[in-house]
Order: sequence, then C-alpha cells, then structure tokens
Amino acid sequence: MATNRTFTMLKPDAVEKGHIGAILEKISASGFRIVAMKLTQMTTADAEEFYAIHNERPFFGELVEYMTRGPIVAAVLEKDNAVEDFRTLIGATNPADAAEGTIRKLYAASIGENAVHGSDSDENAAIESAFHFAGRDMF
Ligand code: DAT
Ligand code: MG
Repeated sequence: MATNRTFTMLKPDAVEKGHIGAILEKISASGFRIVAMKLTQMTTADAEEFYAIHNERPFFGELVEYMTRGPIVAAVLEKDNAVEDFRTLIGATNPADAAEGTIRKLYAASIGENAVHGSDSDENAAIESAFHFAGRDMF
C-alpha cells in the first residue's frame, strides 16, 4: 500500500439519509481518486475488530450497534498527502466542532453518528484497506 492512500467509510447514517452521491461528489471534487469501493454491511465481529482500539471506551457498544445497523460504503482513496488531507476534508470527530464546509459539518448528526470515517495514519490506512479489500480489488 502506497502512503498516498487512505481508507474511508460512508457510515450507516449517511447511507440511510441518501447522502452517498453528495459525499462522493465532494470527495472527487477535492482531488481524491477512488481506488476501491463497495456497498457492504459490517457484522458485529467486523465492527468489534475494526474499532478494537476503542473497546474499553464507554461508547463502544453504541459504536458497534451503529456501525452494523445498515450498509456502508467502504472505499480506498488516492491523493498526495491523502491521510491528512482527507481528515481535513471530513472535519472534527464531533460535527459541532467541525469546520464549515467539511463533510461532518454538512452531513453528520452527532459525535456518535458522524457520517464518515477517515484513517488517522498511513499504517492504519493500509490495515483498514486490507480489512475490507483484497489486493486485486484495489485499482
Ligand atoms: P474519528 O472517527 O474522528 O477518527 P475516533 O477514532 O476518536 O474518531 O473515534 C471513532 C468513532 O467512535 C467516532 O467516529 C465516533 C465514535 N466516538 C468517538 N468519540 C465518541 C464519544 N465521545 N461519544 C460517542 N461516540 C464517539
Ligand atoms: Mg479514528
């Protein structure tokens, strides 16, 4: 995995509200190339593994419940400085703190249901991409 890639999920709330098209448009307009993409639904075991780093946090149960309640769009994105630039594009974890024009400011309901995921490091981008996609499904 090159370090100019990041991993994203459009989370169940964004999909439920019909925001897939608008969010993908914003991602493309911001210079990211889609390397891999699918509509999928995480199982409880998937979400517990994906978010294992948070398993001692008080919100962990709610997070797993939320992330498994419906389909998500999982995607791998490519751009120079992808991880950092995508975190800027999505905005702060809590949409109340997110900058104007960011995806979370525009589409997130709350800190718990915040519309979109973005990897926080090149290492995690590689791990998270491999969690959802085989190498032959990344272009
Ligand atoms: P981010 O998604 O911005 O990387 P994170 O890794 O700290 O944020 O947390 C992962 C997810 O867990 C986050 O997108 C939503 C949920 N979460 C984080 N902090 C929370 C809190 N205080 N209350 C409820 N859910 C929270
Ligand atoms: Mg995170």
